[in-house]
Amino acid sequence: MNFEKENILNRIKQAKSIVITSHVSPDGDAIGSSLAMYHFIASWNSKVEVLVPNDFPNFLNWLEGSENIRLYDKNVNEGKALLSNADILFCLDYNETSRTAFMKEAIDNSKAFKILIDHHIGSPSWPDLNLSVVGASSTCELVFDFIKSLNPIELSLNKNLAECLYTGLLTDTGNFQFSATTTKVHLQVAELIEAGVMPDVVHNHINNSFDVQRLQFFGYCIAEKMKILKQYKLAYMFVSVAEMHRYNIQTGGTEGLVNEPMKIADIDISVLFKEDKDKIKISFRSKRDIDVSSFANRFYEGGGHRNAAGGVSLLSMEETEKQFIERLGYFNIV
Ligand SMILES: [Mn+2]
Repeated sequence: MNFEKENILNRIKQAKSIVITSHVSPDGDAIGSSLAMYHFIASWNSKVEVLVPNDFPNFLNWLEGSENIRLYDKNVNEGKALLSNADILFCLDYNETSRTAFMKEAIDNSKAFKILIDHHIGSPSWPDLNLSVVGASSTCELVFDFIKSLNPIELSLNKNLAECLYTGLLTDTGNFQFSATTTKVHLQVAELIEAGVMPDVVHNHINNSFDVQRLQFFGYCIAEKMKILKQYKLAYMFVSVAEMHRYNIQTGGTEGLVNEPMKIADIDISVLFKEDKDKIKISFRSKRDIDVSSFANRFYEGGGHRNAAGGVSLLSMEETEKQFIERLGYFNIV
């Protein structure tokens, strides 16, 4: 990682307020990278806070420090004050401030020195320091690089920090199965285990923490809602708010659902349409070189990674489905 280390370290030490932010509906990489950075910064400067737009899934609330995370939507005045008073703003796991939803304006208006660390497609000009690497496995991989390059000798990775980094590496690589799971990722994981991470404990927290209703909901979606389009080797599902209510699905409760159809040998693309208040949220997954990010970007105001992307539709469920099927020709022409 190439940047003026002394300069950044001095900024961190001298700052009166440092705020670490991530994207709306924060996932394992967003929370893991934010808390890892939090633990690292706290060893230099105690004036540091993690601020995210809204709540994160329960399966992350065992991470040390998660109890101190500020939720912007729970206390907008506090969030605005934090952002406007910050000297340094870390922007983790997003590269467009619109990904922070209702926090965007306050971030855009903040005069803080903005340090971006991200791995999504894009080349933004707004950060004061951009340490992003498009195609890296996770923001946690890059936060690990950042921490090491600032503090290579003195750094003793404590277990709490290591667990945060491990969580992001684990979740953003789909349990170390996606193509970005490089030698480097495994070497980092080895260091994290050396530092005290117990992989089985983390896996149980992250992956084996369903309640009965949530697993039944997954079963229902696969049995009743999944549609297969053989000619495109594609599976898709529409899930309504009423169905999620029926199974008492909480924040983050649909996390991982879009990956289920990928277990089918003849399926190369999986799409989940999830009804939300005033829109339909869409998640895309693909195998090999099939680029769902450009599809999401072209048609659904979204993007992300080649094999994992998101987007939105403002039409009804019926219209969204009809239009989606019409658009699938895109995969034949690229
Ligand atoms: Mn990520």
